[in-house]
Amino acid sequence: MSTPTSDELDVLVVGAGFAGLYQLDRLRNLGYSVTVFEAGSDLGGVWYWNCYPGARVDTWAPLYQFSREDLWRDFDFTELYPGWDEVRRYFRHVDRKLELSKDIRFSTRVIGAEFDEERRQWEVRARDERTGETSSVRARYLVLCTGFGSKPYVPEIRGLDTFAGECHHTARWPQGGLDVTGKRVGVIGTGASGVQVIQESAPDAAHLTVFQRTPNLALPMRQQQLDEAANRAMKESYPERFAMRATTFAGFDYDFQDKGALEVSDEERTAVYEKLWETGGFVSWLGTFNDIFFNAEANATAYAFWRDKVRARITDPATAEKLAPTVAQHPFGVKRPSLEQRYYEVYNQDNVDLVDLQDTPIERVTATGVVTADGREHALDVLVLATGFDAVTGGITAIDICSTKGDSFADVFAAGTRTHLGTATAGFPNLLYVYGPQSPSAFCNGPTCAELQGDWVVQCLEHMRKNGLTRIEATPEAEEAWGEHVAELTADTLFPFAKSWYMGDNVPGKKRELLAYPGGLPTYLQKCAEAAERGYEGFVLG
Ligand code: NA7
Repeated sequence: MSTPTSDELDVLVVGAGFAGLYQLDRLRNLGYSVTVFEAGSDLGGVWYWNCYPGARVDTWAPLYQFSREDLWRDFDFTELYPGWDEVRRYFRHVDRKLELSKDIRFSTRVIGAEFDEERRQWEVRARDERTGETSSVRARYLVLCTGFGSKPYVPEIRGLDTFAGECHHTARWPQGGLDVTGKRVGVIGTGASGVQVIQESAPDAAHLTVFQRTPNLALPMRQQQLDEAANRAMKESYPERFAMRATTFAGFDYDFQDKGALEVSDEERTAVYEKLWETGGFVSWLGTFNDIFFNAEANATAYAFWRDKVRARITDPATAEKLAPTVAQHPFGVKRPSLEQRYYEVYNQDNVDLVDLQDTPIERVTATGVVTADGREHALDVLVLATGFDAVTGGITAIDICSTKGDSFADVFAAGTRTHLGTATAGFPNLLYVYGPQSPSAFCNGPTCAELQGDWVVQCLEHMRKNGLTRIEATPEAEEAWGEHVAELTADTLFPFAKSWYMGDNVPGKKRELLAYPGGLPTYLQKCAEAAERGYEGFVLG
């Protein structure tokens, strides 16, 4: 890995996940001087950081990769839903093919930036994560590809720092791994990370204690092993599947049914749910009836189907009630479901306890375990914090980027996210973000967004270059209009009826608002294209 010597770049990209790598490759090929700064010591973004036991993609492999044929032609996945190590193998493959690493500065965390109005450049400060030394670089454009989950959220729990055993957040898992065999393991959190670490650790741990606050409405993954023939067969459909992405709500190769759950007979509805359930993966969520996010009564049919399927797998009725309550705690699918393999059977094991934090909240952590409100101490050797992220905005607000008015993203977003087209904010000229707030981001498959939203960013920079322009900034009026548009769309949905990271409510003090664009990818892309056609409407160019 060489260190770029240029300290004056056309584009500085932050983050070496799908979005950042796509920017690097596209812009470099167009002749821009580009460097990626990446805090991790390798590429992969979330797949660098999330290497906890069981960390796994919950998008099926054909769609969880770049769409370029020269990249997929000679790469085979071994599983339909690849584990973190396989995703890293994929990134290494991409790196070999495209020689990306030579333009990435690893272990380099961007900590701040200021805009030099005279030179129309960002002066960006970075810290070497190995030595602690800081350095700076100048770039005409700053493109943030910090992803939805680069800032882990650790709740304030009394005594957490006194725990004497191993304690790790899932997204800061030791790169060398941690063997939980024969250990007493506690997991706080039952989101996607919690579900995965729980089902992976349960067979090996001497004892597993799960601290659940809200039950996860997890869906069957239906994992498949893929041999060469299976890969060959899948690849025949890739061009069609990739082409379909831009036409579907969430950038997948399938979409919602063309009817609502209440428009069909009870028999037909059940038959559709059964079929989706058997297919596995997110189709029970993003391929189901088209009113599921909008109509509470329709949604209730999906919840009832899910509940009955899950309860049938749990032997103890009291445990079943905690994991799949008779009465839904929130609508189905408006809090992100996870994919599971044997998650519910885990709770039939003798070595597994489920602690319902709604009945007995955590009171404190001690050197030897977790004490709950009923006075019980749960003795632990390993404490896993599967407590999620300051999602979507956290990666951006964590960097001390100074606006032209002197405030930071954290200041500007404190009262609520402000963006134009989910890609830029007034006061931050020449700064664009991919997979950020008020863009499809959390509602869209990651690699899809990296490419399709990424193309818009590349086109925008090309427009600037071809027209001899050197400054672009979103207007406050455009932000206002985009914010209203997102709010109007949100008001028609059921998303506000759950407490979730989609709504920002997992982090105390964070403004409650839908962080992703709920109008679907095709509408989003159309609005971005229209703005570009109208000479980048909503931006001031100079
Ligand atoms: P999530 O989905 O935000 O899950 C975090 C979990 O941690 C969730 O079950 C939370 O309960 C729980 N949590 C958070 N704070 C606490 C406290 N203070 N006490 C107890 N439990 C707590 O994060 P993940 O990493 O699992 O997944 C994030 C995304 O990564 C996922 O959606 C995929 O896109 C991949 P809650 O539900 O808030 O009651």
